[in-house]
Amino acid sequence: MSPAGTTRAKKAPAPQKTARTAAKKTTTMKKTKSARGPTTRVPAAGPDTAHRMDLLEDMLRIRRFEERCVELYSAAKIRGFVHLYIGEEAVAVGVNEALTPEDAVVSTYREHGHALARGITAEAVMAEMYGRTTGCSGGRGGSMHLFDASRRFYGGNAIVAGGLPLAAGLALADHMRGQTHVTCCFFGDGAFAEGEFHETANLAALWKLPLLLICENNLYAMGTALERHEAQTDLAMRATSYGMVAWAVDGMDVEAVERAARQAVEGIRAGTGPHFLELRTYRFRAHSMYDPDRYREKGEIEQWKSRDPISLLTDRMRENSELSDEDVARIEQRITAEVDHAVEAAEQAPEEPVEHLLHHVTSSSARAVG
Ligand SMILES: Cc1ncc(C[n+]2csc(CCOP(=O)(O)OP(=O)(O)O)c2C)c(N)n1
Ligand SMILES: [Mg+2]
Repeated sequence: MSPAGTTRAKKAPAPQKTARTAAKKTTTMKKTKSARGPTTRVPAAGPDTAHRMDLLEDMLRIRRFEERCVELYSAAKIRGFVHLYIGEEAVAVGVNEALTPEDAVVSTYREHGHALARGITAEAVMAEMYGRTTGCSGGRGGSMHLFDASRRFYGGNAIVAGGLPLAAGLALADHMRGQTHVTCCFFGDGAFAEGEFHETANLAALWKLPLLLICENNLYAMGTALERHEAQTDLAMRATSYGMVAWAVDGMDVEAVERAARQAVEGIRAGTGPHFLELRTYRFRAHSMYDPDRYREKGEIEQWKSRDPISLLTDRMRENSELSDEDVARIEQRITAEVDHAVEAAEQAPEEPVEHLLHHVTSSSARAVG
């Protein structure tokens, strides 16, 4: 989809190494003899293939992790609110590729995918889901409050649009320190209706803050379809009214997401202020584990499932002879082992003792009671 912004950024650069990809091995294109005779180039195991393989593994990790969460929720091992990201994996994974470990991330309550893509381990996230002390938030946050300051992952947030002003503050702090870090803020289409979005967009554009605004437009805010609460549903176009570059992206295509995010981050680091990407995506599951999901047609869900981000990438790779059944089986096996281990570790991990109840409570009156 084409940029709706006033400034069309130039073609996306070739993928640069992030902290994660830098650590991974890449191999070069090799020559082989085809059965038909002449020497043929086979794309297997080239750097692009290795990169796509990484993207696939990162999306599959999120998918399989959350599928296990569904089972654990039914078994009452995980409690409270749980919002699944299944169907939207391409957004977290593609955007994360454009960020470095020094950049900051602010998220929503639908943030398992953002946290895993950022490199928080399945073990630390699962322990947090279980409310165990080994969780990334010490077991005090649960599903909606994953946090890891060491990775500059400043949290899930239960308040719709609540992360936006926090992200603006982080971006302002980096900006005032003269650093070139970018703050990336994920939020939903429902957040577009909140004053916090508009206040943040205005100040970020006015002060040219290094802010990457990632609007995950999955067409619904709980049971309310976008077209039932917004007179103008082209969110990217509306974002340009704040004087920032904005465009819509196919949020089911992880490579398209990565290209767009790199382009936006390049513009932000060049000092041109906040950029807004509207990622057109869809959640395959209900809003949360409590939602009976009666406000949308089954046919609509099936239509979006036909563009499942994982299938889109695997089909493309298979067409290019970049992916075999053995590759998929190997990745699946690795992820299953990772998730199994995360669950076992969470089962064994301790709960916080009751005597610690008032730790991290700053109110002196609460401490007096304790
Ligand atoms: C300020 C505020 N209002 C209402 C709610 C209740 N609520 C929780 S999620 C949600 C829908 C948000 O939809 P969207 O921003 O599109 O994100 P999605 O759930 O689709 O990822 C609402 C209204 C809330 N948490 N915070
Ligand atoms: Mg939504």
